[in-house]
Amino acid sequence: MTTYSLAIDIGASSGRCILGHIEAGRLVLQEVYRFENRLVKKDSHVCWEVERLFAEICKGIQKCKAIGIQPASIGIDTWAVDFVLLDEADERLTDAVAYRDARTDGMMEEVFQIIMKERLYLETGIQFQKFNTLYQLYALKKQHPKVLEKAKTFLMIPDYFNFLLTGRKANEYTNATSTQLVNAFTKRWDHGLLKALGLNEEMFQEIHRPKTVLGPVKKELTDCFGWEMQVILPATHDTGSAVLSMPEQADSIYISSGTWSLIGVENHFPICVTKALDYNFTNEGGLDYRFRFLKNIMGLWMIQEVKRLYDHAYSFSELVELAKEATHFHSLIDVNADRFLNPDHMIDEVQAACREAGQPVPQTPGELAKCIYESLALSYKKAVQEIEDIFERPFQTINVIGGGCQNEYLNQLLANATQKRVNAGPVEATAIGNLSAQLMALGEITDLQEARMLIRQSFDVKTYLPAEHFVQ
Ligand code: LFR
Repeated sequence: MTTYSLAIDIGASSGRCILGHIEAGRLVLQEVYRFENRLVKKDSHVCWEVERLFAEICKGIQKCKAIGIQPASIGIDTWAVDFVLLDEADERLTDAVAYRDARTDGMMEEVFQIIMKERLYLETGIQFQKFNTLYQLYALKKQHPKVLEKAKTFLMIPDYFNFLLTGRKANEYTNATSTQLVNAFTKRWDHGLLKALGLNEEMFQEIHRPKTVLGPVKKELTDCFGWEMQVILPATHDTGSAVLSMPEQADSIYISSGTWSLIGVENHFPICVTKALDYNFTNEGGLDYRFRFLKNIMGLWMIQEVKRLYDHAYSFSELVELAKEATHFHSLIDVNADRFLNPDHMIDEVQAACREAGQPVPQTPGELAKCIYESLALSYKKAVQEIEDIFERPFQTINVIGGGCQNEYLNQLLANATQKRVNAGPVEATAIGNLSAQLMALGEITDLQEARMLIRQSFDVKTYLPAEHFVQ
């Protein structure tokens, strides 16, 4: 009998429910449901709608039944760093405030007064981003100390959904590392840091690794869905699942391309050298204790915002075509500047940045898109140079994975800017990584090596060469 698993992959702009099974030596995917994700304002904070998202997850599960498939397992991944706190009755105490909210402004600098920046990096290996969970918790402690005092349980977003499905409280390892509170060497909550920050250690749960079978879906939900299913932990941090789908190649750099562009390499150990700290690279935990040495680049968020501000009058591919036509226009911005994290109006912000730098100001959708895409490519190039500087050797290839790898224009700009070969695919890298971890836990795939071989055999990859050449 064929074993099916269900991957729930929720990104900042959409959620996907994708069934996977192995057939004739290939991993076969079937999307059963897709839903919108968005940021909403609640009590003057930017938040995620976690209850609606959970209802969407349940709808996705029900869609499987509607097409006559009963997956043996389900695994959930989402973006990282965000969390909810539960009280003693296991009721949600906090909104799921989103990392783009301004509550952490200035918090990083305050934390550095308590813990030296270098110590934080040496212990956790995590890059400094003002939205890391550590600074979010610190902001909560300052702004709403009573709430934090009442908190009995800390769950990250996928942990919370897993709790709603199973009744079990656990923190998954790959996502936990993004908090900047897990020790990169012991792979446990860093109690020294928690103490120094005055955070209640008790609320943090036991850390479980990907491939752990968390347990069955609880009875009342099983009755409603109509069959029994195990909840299995994938790398619940989406980037962790995505990078699992990357073919292992010693000479290649990956870019996990979506709302963010995560650019880096995979390692078997964390690298916390001074250069890595200075360039602000992270060492996020992965499956089988692999480490993702990478940095965050602002990514397609900027173009998503531009599209939204034009009331979705142009599709992503139309914006690409308009960018290609704007050959006369050339302005470059620093896409990683804080001002682009969540500006009131992305178009105004891009225009202001160009104006302030004395560069031509983009006016049309095509000019805006060209400015953003070329600036992203430039930022990729800089990150590649930093990686090569840290590793003291060149890398030959860049593998772009995830939804953003469908952007042929950006892939070509990347190849041209870096003068490297670019491989694009698989598109559904995150769901594939999620499914692979479940299938490993179920014994359908032996190990990571076999998973990566299976993925290579199952999905197309397109190659882009620098300059004018383009081969399929
Ligand atoms: C990508 C991602 C990045 C993380 C950012 C915020 O979806 O998970 O890896 O830095 O979102 O959580």
